Amino acid sequence: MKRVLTFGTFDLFHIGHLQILKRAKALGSYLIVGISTDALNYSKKHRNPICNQTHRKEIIQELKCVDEVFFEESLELKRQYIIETKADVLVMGDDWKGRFDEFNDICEVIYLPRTPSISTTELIEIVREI
Ligand code: C2G
Repeated sequence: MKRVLTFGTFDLFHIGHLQILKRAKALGSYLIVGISTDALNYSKKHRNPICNQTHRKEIIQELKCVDEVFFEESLELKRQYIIETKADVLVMGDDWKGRFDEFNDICEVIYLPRTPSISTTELIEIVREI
């Protein structure tokens, strides 16, 4: 049984999020998702997510392709999370390409191409203009 781990905020859940989760699951048999907390998101993006962490986690854990979820409190804890979840594979979108190569010593690190033409930021901009 291959355990796959991925991370993300998954704010305003959209097709790009679904596709990366489905492709991540297809690389193994058990998918674990680390959901960025609101505080971590603020530190990364300097704004609060539209949907709070409880709601974002609830949505992700209901997906058919997802087996387990937890809160990602800090970007610095990646190694600990990989060890704790016993992940065989770490999957991230290629906007993070190269950023997690240091974990190649404890798991396989795979970057998947992002789904083009959709992002939470773009959705927010479209809604703002309406
Ligand atoms: N994604 C994608 N295609 C899109 C948009 C997003 O494949 N059009 C992927 C991202 O590459 C990422 C995942 O969906 O792997 C979640 O995206 P975000 O919610 O934007 O995640 P982010 O805030 O970048 O958090 O520790 C890493 C971070 O927590 C990742």
